[in-house]
Amino acid sequence: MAEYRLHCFGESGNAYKAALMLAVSGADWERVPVDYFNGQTRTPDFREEINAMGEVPVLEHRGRKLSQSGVILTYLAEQTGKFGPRDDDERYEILRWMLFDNHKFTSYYATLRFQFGIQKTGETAVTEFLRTRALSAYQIVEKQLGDREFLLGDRPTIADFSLAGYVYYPEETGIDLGQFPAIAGWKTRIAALPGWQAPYDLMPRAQS
Ligand SMILES: N[C@@H](CCC(=O)N[C@@H](CS)C(=O)NCC(=O)O)C(=O)O
Repeated sequence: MAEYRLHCFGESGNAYKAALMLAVSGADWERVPVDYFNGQTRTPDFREEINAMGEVPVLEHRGRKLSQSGVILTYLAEQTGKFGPRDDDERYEILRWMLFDNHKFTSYYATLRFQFGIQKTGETAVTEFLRTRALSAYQIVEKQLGDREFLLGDRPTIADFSLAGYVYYPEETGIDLGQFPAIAGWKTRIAALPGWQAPYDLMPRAQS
C-alpha cells in the first residue's frame, strides 16, 4: 500500500489541490476513487467511515483521516517539508489566502463550473450571480499576482496549490480567462513544476 491514500474523483478541484501537492512533492500516494455522481458521499457508510462532512478530499496517512483541502495541504507541507511557510508571517499569509480561496475564489467558480459546465443548466439567475462573484475573486487574485510569480512572492507554496484547484479544468464557465494575464502566467509557472499533471491525468474521472 502507498504511504498516502487520497479519496478523490477527477472532477473535484478540491481533491485536485491535495493530489497536486502530493504529485509535486514527490510523495508515495494512491487514489481511492469516490463515486460522487452516484451519491457515494451522501451514503451513511461514507459519512460514518470516511468523512462526516460528506466531502472529498480525504487523506489517509498513518492511521489519520484528514479532510478539508486546507488542512490536508498544511499537513502535507509539514510532513514533506515542502511548499510550507518559512516563518510566522508566511504561515498567516498562507492561511489568509487559503481561507479566501475556500470562501470566494474556489467556491463561486467551482459552483458556477458545476452548474454551467457539468450540469449544463444554461444561463440562470444563479449562474449570473455566481459568475459575478467569481469574477470579483479573480480580479483580486489577478492584482496579487501582478507583481509576483506566486501568491507569496518568488516561490510556490500550498496557498498556490489551494487556489490552483479549479484553474486547469476544461469545463465551460462563461468567463473569458483571457482578461487575466497574470493568472495565466502563474498557471504556466505552476504547471512547470516537476511532477505537475492536469486534473484528469492525476485523478480518475467519476463521470465517463
Ligand atoms: N472546503 C472543502 C470543500 C470540499 C468539497 O466541496 N468537496 C466536494 C467535491 S469538490 C464534495 O465532495 N461534495 C460532496 C457532496 O456535496 O455530496 C475542501 O476544501 O476540502
